[in-house]
Amino acid sequence: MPLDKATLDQFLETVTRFVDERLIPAEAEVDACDKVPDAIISEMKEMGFFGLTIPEAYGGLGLSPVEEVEVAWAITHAAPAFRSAFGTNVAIGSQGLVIDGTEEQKQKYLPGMASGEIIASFALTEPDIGSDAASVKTRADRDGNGYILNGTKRFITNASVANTFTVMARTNQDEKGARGVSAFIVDADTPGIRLGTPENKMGQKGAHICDVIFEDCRIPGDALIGGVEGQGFKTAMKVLDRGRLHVAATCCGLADRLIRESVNFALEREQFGKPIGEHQLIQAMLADSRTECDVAWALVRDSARRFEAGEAITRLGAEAKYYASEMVGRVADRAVQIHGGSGYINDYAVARLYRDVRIYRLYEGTSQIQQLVIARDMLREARKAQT
Ligand code: COS
Repeated sequence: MPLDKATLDQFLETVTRFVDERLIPAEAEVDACDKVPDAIISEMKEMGFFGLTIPEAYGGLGLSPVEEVEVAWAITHAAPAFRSAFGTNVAIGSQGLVIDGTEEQKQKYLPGMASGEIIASFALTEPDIGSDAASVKTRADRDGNGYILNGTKRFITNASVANTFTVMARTNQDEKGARGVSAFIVDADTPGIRLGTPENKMGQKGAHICDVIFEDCRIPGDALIGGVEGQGFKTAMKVLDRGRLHVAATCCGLADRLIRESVNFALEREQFGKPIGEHQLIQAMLADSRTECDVAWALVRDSARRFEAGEAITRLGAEAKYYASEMVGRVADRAVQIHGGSGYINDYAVARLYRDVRIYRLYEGTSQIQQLVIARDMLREARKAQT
């Protein structure tokens, strides 16, 4: 249920103040130590960040898609590692339950996820299964009234601190495609779960990913999300649909920050006797970045509005994520270029953010997967119109 405008504006103002006064000053330390300070995590819990999209009935803020993208934009004016700390609770880690969970599953997990007491993680990708997500190899074999999980999940965000995993596993070994996959909510302390070593990533220091390995891990029957086998791939796709809109808003917030850094630098740095911002070739880069960011942000906001009004989200989310993630890559590249040699030095935010934003064209579906989702939807619509 949407908030009234005054409440939303007040919340956004609070978030922006927190970003400027608390998060941005801590960015360099987070990058150097590869850790978001515990004090900041606690403050983010108190501010309700972990439950932004979880319905109010389960203790969250219950933001609508339109509100969610505004808050994501505001928060991601700081390095994305901060958002990542609560991002899985707000998006991929909780939404499987929100969308398809039983009432018992929602009551058991969502309030803890909303407060941040439970850290939620999403486990779809495997060593051999990335873009081809329907080919999940992790097995969930029936055992009495429960299941035995075996398999490895890869690049799992927040796995090292997670209390629960949404796990996609194959319950029907004779069905090799999407229909053989089921989704489970699995407690992280279940015997038979082992974590791999944290990956040494290119960017987003302070946000962690690692393997999650299931070895004869016995889970109860009521861990099956929604209580129906064979629905897990669809649950994962629905989760990613809304997640992609959230990622797109994140890209826009970061692009706006990169532009702010670029403009400030262009005003201060002098070459050939005047601020570099007065040179037309620098102005061209600033103008391209501003225009592309505004276009992406307009697309994200429009997609959120249309989704909220009842339109299907699959194509809208893919378009927004595709355009915004490619856009922020170009904006980051120009930001480094405008900074000249300084842009290659980690003391400058643009150097760190340049590395941070590269992941957006890869995770929650590569740009090529978004293109495929968009084009398939166009063709489906056209076929329907022909019949
Ligand atoms: N919402 C609901 N159902 C969906 C769906 C969606 N967005 N997308 C597909 N489905 C359903 C289909 O309708 C189909 O149902 P039926 O079997 O009842 O007909 C089923 O799921 C299989 O769909 P499809 O045949 O389209 O699956 P494909 O294997 O061809 O491919 C893609 C789907 C490529 C789009 C999917 O695998 C994908 O998004 N891959 C990227 C995964 C990803 O983003 N990984 C990132 C890591 S997670 S952070």
